Amino acid sequence: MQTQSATIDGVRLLARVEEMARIGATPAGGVTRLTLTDEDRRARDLFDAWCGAAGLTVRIDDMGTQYARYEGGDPALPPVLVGSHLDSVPLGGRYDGPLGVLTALEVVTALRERGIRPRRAIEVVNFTNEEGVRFEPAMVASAVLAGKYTPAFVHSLRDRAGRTYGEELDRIGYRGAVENRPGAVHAYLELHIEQGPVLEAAGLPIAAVEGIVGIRWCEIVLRGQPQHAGPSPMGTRRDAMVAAARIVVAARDLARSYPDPVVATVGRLTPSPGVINQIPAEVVLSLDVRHWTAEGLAEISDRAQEMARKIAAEEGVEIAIATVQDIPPTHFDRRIVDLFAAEAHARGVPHRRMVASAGHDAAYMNLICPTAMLFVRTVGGRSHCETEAIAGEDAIVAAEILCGAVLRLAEEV
Ligand code: HGY
Ligand code: MN
Ligand code: MN
Repeated sequence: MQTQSATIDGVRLLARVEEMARIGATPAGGVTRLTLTDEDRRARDLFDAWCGAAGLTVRIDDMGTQYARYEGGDPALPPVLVGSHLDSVPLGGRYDGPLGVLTALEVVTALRERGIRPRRAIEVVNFTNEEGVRFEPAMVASAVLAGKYTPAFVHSLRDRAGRTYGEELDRIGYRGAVENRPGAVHAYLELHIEQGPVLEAAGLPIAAVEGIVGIRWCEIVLRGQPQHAGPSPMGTRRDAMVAAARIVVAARDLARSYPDPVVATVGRLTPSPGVINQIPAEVVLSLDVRHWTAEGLAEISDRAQEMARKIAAEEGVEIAIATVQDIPPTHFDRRIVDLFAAEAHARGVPHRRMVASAGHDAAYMNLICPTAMLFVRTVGGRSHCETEAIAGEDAIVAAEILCGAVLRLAEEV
């Protein structure tokens, strides 16, 4: 594998990705590093140490986001931000997030080692709570920068154990100051694994990402009649679990009636009390729907909710539906998408353009400044699982392309 190249130290980059993956490592080769847990704190501390060793100045904002700054020739000019996230889903992969943060760090470290100081500062960013699984919704730290949520709302988010985002920020020592948020930003770039099968099927290592699908999360609460599993004749039951099960399948069937990449997923389903010999009193389930147009997203979301209400009525159970997250489709800055494609072309790297089907902080950064993403092929085409994989040479090629794009933007007047 070619590991050294014009600027990127591939050995260092890949070694750091592996070292980061040891924090929260799971038996089958994945990671569990939920946001604001002790594992997240250790990852943040390691990232901070690497940034310090590279001579970067690290600051933390009121959401806990870390910004590692490489000063530019003209400190008054708005910086270029490059980053991603270090938190993971439970039993997740080792590249989703950290590949972007550590590649951005590698780019800046390589530039500094070669004495290249661009006109504009470059800031490497680790956004807090990109995944949104411990504290729903997702991408809240970048969303606060975009004015979507207030700091108070985010600090008040509670996990399943009742702990708040704010309490956990304090507990791990990563509550920073609001004045440490970025001011004006020249551009935001994010390198990320594709997390799906598209690049692998096309035999391509890289994609310039043109946008992100719209994403809606809602929570459905079903309340039936709790009863003994034995002496309750089937005809008398109002079973919230049966209604939930029907909704799961109906959501799958609805999404199947649309073309890819439209999807619908029930990832969380919690009965209560949830014991073997009791028809549950309540079942709470999540519904995640995604579509690449605003109209399509509204349509599939409305149809899914209508279907859920119909099933609840048929099963004689009450239903309540609350929206948890509603992110419209994202269209990235054409100039930066073209820049990624041009940098790939200049290096003779085969690539394509595509739309992302996973959410990213770039969706909110796109509301603040010119933004785009660069995708790296996912070997096996799967993510949010312990078998998530990439090819080292793809990561290094992507790092070179990111370096070229960052440098070009950071030299702009
Ligand atoms: O939900 C998503 O797509 C992202 O992984 N947070
Ligand atoms: Mn991610
Ligand atoms: Mn993810």
